[in-house]
Amino acid sequence: MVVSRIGRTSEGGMTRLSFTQEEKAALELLRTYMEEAGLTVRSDAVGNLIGRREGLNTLAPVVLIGSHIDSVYNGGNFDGPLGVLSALEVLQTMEEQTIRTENPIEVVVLRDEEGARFSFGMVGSRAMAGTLTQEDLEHKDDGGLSIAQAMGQAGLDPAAISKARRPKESIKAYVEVHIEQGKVLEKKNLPVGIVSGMFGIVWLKFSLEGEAGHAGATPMNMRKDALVAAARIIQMIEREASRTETTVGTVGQVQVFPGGINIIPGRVEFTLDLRATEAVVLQRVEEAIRCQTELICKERAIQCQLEILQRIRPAACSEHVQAVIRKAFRKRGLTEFTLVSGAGHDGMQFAHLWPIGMVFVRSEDGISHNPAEWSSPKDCAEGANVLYETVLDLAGFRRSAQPRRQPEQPSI
Ligand code: HGY
Ligand code: MN
Ligand code: MN
Repeated sequence: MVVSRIGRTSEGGMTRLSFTQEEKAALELLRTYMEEAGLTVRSDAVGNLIGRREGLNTLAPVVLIGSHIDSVYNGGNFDGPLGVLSALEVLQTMEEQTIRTENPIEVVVLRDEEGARFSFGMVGSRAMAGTLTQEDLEHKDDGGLSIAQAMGQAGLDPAAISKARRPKESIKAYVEVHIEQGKVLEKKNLPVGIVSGMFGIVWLKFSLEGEAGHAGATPMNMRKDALVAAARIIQMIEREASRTETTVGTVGQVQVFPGGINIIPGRVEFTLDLRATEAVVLQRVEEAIRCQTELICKERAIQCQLEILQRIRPAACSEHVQAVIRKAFRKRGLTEFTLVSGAGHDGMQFAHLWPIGMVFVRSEDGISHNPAEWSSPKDCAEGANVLYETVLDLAGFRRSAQPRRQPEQPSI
């Protein structure tokens, strides 16, 4: 609740976009929490904030936990911060109980997971995975500022992003607590669930070029109305995405130019967020949408340009990490329930390198990306407790003991 005061909007939601003053203020608050928990705190080359709790074997691969702190426009309080604060609470508790583990544990606040500002997300996790490119940093926000420029303004060197890459052997597993953002756990009347994997995602930008004209003097059969064409395409998208139970399609942003009440729209830009559980289904639906878009534009003499903003393959959570989480559920007397995530998460950028796992916490009415986003303190605590048991297992729980001599920590 304290973190959620940073970025509060007049509509009561949360707008804490990546590489902004609001996100910076939240990171500074989290840094103090990390220091209070006795962690060694650093920022990596892309601005991920990392708190390290040393293991008895300081050279062993890290158990990585955490989430993101950036939000969507006018979003909720829990999407991201719940995972960061649960991870912090786990390490704070271990410190208080003088628990030691074999492996080091790091909590990470990953930058720009949402992609709300630049329509390109998961910047921090891509950098850690070594897959972030200079071209990626050219995505621009509505004001025309690129990610690279925004990083520069935040005191980061966009040319140095490769330094954030973590060697494959340096991380043992990544586990994230996150709100479900759907209604499944609520329908099952369960506080928490085990995530089996995440939908694949493709973000596209449609630019339709027709002909601006006089609303009064242009007969209906002599128009090249870009907005009517867009409306036909958007309806077709809903139809195509509704064909299978495992696909979802959303047009979240539409801009009409020139945008006058008495001008036939000459240009329309809109985005598509298309997702499916399997890559082959995602590809098939995307293909169908592309083909029909071409037909609609052809019959209306509208030019259409399609730009791929981002494409993320579906990701599977590791069977081993899911089994460890299931053991934690049993230890806490919880019903073991597994579900797939329609929402994208940073673990998708790690899944090809390190075993990933996620614990979902029930969302009231399944609402998210909305100021009404809510999870009860009891359910949030349950999520943090499952993370605690999971981390102790993955990091090798040992009775409290003083860590062996530690080699010089890399100075960042
Ligand atoms: O868009 C998503 O799925 C997530 O909120 N980043
Ligand atoms: Mn999130
Ligand atoms: Mn989100």
